[in-house]
Amino acid sequence: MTVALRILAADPTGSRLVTVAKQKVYAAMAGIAASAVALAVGEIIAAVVSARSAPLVAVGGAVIDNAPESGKELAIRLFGTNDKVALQVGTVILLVVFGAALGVMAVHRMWVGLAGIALFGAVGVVAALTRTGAGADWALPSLLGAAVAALTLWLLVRLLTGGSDEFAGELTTTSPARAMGGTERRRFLYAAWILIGGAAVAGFAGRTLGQRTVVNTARSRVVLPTPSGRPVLAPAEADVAGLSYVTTNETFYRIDTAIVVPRIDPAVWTLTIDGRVGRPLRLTFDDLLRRPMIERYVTLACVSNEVGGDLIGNARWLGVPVKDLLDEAAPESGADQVVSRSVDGFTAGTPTEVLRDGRDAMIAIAMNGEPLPVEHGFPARMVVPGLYGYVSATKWLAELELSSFADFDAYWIPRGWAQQAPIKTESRIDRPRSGSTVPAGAVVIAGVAWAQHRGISRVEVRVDDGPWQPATLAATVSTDTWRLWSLPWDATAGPHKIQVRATDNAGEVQTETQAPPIPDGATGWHQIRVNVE
Ligand SMILES: Nc1nc2c(c(=O)[nH]1)N[C@H]1C(S)=C(S)[C@@H](COP(=O)(O)O)O[C@H]1N2
Ligand SMILES: [Mo]
Repeated sequence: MTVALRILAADPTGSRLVTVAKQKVYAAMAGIAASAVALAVGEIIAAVVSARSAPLVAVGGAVIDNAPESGKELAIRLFGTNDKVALQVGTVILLVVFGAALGVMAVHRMWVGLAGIALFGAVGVVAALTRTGAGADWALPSLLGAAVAALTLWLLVRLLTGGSDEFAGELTTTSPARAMGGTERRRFLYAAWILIGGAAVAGFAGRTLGQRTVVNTARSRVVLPTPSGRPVLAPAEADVAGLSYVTTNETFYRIDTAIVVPRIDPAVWTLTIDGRVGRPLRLTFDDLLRRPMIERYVTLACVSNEVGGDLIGNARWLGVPVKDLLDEAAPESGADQVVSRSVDGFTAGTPTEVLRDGRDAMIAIAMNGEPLPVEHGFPARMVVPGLYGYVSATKWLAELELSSFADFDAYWIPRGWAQQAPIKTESRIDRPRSGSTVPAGAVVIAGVAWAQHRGISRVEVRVDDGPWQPATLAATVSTDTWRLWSLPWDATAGPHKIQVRATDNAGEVQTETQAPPIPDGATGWHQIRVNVE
């Protein structure tokens, strides 16, 4: 204030005051650039050392571990499952503010700026070294980040002051001599913006790369437990006419709301079972691996699948029966809904009764003999035979909360989809391909039919509205998967229409009535047209 008055007294038009204000902004920018560079270097080094050694992650983790329970509850209430993102954004904002202050101070006394950086570096180092599983190299991201930040601050402040020790005085005197020239100002601004922008880009790249490496490594190191009970292997007779009973992990459909796939380090992952239970549980990934496992083929289906669509796949899943975990947690009576929540906030609501009725509902950790692919929910997901994915198959699972259907609507329910969604009896023609041209003579019509947990008892095919002909059903290992079917056909020249319908073990014949996927699954007969030459 006194400075401003003194300047104003000597410079009534105020142009000097503006210059001083601008110079403070430049000094602040220098400090912010140093902070940004520190974080970016930290993220990049952490990509090599360990994602959890990055200053932001390490300090954030230490804050979470040491925060009082009330603070955590408040954070969760304010930010929900984004609380960890909020914490990091908050830390970045704090560092920007402190960085700016350090920049302003460094212009007057360089050592204050450098000491400030050293202090932040020390906080990062201590936080990283005290994390569980930390090695001595976990100090590197904060250490090198602070070193590069110090260099950055020193260089930028030099650019500001032109190396002159008298610059500091310039801010408090009315001497017109030391104001930065236009070229110097531009050079400084370029340097500062390039550093800030470059640091942001490099920091994000480092973070992404680091998380990718951590998760890929952890995934490749998972030793899959041996399931108890009979081993399941799909019989070769389950395949038909070049169609495969088992869908490969690479070709399995993928549906989720995740813009970026959550990459979860199993070392820090936990599954919480809470809500209306007598005994809340929390399991680490290792806890889960030590439990008795089952391995089953289950055909997953998406409610959005149109008649004839391909949002369906059959895989062999290895996992812990949900029933065992629920029995242990002891749900209260009236807790008729299990809300499974993913790390990214997606929720699915499954009837508690369905999860305890003896079917092979599981917390799956493997798909077709390998740890879950990241896209399919690594490290753990739900698999429930007989229900569409949106009410059961939560990937990147974090929590099972016992609730009731009256009290909570899961993700898709307010968006118009049904609360209860058992999979409907359906069938699809895969051979010949719809719209294709086939040579006259012996042709095999083949496809899949499904009615998970009820099972398929019959598939019928008709050509050109002729009589329904029973198709041959291929083998299956259980009622929880689709069944391949086939029918030989003596194709005559000309255009033809082929239709299919299935019947489930409950005697229900697939309805001809066409319904769209919303609210609880499409219905109608799949029909294709082929041209025979
Ligand atoms: N976390 C999360 N899990 C999810 C979803 C999602 O959006 N987020 N979508 C569900 C839906 S609608 C389906 S059909 C299945 C699909 O599983 P897949 O991608 O492994 O085939 O995942 C379910 N699990
Ligand atoms: Mo879905």
